[in-house]
Amino acid sequence: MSKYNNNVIQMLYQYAPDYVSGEFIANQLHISRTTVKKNIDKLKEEGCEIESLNQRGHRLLSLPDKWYQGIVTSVLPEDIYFNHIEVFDTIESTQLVAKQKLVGNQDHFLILSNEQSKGKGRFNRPWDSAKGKGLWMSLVVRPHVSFDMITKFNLFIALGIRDAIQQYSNDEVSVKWPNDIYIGNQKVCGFLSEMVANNDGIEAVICGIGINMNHQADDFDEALHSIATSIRLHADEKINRYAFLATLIEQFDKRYQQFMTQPFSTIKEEYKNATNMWHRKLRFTENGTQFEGQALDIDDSGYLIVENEQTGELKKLMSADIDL
Ligand code: BTX
Repeated sequence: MSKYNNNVIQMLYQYAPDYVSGEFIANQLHISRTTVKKNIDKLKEEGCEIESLNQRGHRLLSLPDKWYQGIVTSVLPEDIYFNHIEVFDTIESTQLVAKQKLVGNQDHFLILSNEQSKGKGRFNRPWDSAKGKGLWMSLVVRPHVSFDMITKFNLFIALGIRDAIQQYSNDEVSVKWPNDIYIGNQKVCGFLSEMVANNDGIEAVICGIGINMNHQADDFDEALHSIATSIRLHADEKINRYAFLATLIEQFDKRYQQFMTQPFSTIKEEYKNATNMWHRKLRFTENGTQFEGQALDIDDSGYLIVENEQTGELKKLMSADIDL
């Protein structure tokens, strides 16, 4: 991508639906009008619908299904504490790239990719990350707390993601403890929090979030047809990816600040109400063993309290796979 491509699209986005003259863009960016023209042609090639009129200039009518770093930067709240945001077209996994980039600095940052060739879930399971359809991102934050706080981090962040998706979905969005967000009986989002820790505690949390934003049912691999859904399938219109990202970051930030200052007990009831696992038979898989039973409660540390249907035994789970 040209060096100025992001700045040009950022300006067109900022002024849309008004026209911006080539001369104005050139002056603002300290480049020639020929360079502006070349960048606009390139953006059009990439699928940006831009109307160009001799007397008036250029105006942005619509964007393709991709992230532009310049627009991402301009839609996020100004007071956001990220040091930087990086957008990729195709990478193996935003988690991998985030892990490489957190070494040797104390930055908070966001990695976004239009596509992941090897998106991963928990236990290295594959995460389907089709181009142009979803939000595949990793956020690196530096909470400087003890490493056992990672469970609590997940609980707060789950509510933030749920609340963001709920703002766009006509149907109820719920949390499936510990790592999934559902609409009805289908997964709309999976997230995972990995950490880098030393003797003093957590150095960084890499929170990977995958959200099916604009998939139609046919866009999912066959194996996912009955399991997965997207926000689009529960909304009246296509999701504006930039508006949604801004909402998500705002909700993430709200819950991150809460996580840093409050115990889980303050949001426990809210979490329980947002969770879709109560009063139903569930299958749990923990360290390779399976049992059936019910989830009864969640304790103040965020452990799930479950009852084994066969033995009547009560168990506290820190993490498990749960089939609804
Ligand atoms: P998980 O292990 O709980 O979920 C993975 C399982 O979910 C898969 O085995 C499959 O059954 C199902 N699945 C795969 N892809 C999708 C999808 N697009 N929609 C619904 N279900 C699906 C949850 O892991 C955590 C996933 C995190 C993904 C993000 S994307 C950005 C970041 N980068 C990266 O590589 N991973 C994270």
